[in-house]
Amino acid sequence: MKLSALDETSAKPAVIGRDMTLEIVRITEAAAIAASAWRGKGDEKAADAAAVEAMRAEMGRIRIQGRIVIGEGERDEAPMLFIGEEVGMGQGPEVDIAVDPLEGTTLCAKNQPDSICVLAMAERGGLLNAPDVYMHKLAIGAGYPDGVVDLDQSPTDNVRALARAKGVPVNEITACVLDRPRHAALIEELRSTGIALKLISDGDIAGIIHAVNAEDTGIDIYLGSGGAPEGVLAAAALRCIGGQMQGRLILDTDDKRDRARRMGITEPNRKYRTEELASGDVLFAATGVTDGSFLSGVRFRKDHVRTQTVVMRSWSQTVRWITAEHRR
Ligand code: VTB
Repeated sequence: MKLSALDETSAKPAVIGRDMTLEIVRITEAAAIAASAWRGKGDEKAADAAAVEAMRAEMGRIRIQGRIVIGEGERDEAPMLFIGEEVGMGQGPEVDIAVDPLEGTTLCAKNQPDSICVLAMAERGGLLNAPDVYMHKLAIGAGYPDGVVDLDQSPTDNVRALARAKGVPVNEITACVLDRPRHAALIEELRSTGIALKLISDGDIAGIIHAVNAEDTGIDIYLGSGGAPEGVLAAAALRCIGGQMQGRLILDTDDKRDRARRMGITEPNRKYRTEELASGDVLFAATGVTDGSFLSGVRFRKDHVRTQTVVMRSWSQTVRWITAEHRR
């Protein structure tokens, strides 16, 4: 039976069964183990290719009728996990899949923290088919009134509104931003408000998840632009752990607008909320490649390889941290 978008408040059966939780863990684990051989070797392409290949192989063993909606690129530019590729055993639920086989290829190549392998699975049609362009992103944790921050408000207004809602002075707010020249004005404006900044060199999926786990991380808000595919993956995680996110594609050239149109995006300036980026029944998994603030990296022991994965499910809002030992 194919259900439409799942109403979380009802007792509707899940479209994606809970067994799938462990299946997707196997996929990101395999990718992380493969990519870990390339940690610190300075070869981003090889690290990414290893993750892609492992992910693809593992996906073929799963009982799904899967379709890649966010992957390694268009069919002509990516040999595997390209957009539109059919994956899985060809039986079982019809699902859409978004992957970032190696999020933070540079982090992996330089053996720096927070390189992760990421996958989200949703019921058919549940994930925004985002082209590989930038996206303006804004995210905060759970427990705030809806719309307290907004992409159409200035960064200053957003951090002030957030501080008021949290009941703290603005200088006790911490924001996470990708450290990029394009964010110079944003960083300067945020500094002038007196807040603290956590500047990250890469990896805004983890950055956004951090902003939602404010109690553990001390990060209250994520702001700035990064990859649109990563935005959809982050939204999938937020569907499971709560928080608010908004995203807007940056379609600033005819070519990008054309690409977006071809992917079914009819409103180029649309502001998407979390549930519009990832809707219905959603699963999210990420396995650490390098040690990070979010996940431990792959460890090679004498007789086994250890991985750490977080896997989440929107239907139940369960978050599992799975440490696995794989015999060598
Ligand atoms: C972004 C961000 C990713 O790479 O795509 C970034 O979303 C690339 O940004 O998390 P630049 O073009 O500014 O370098 C990541 O940081 C890692 O894939």
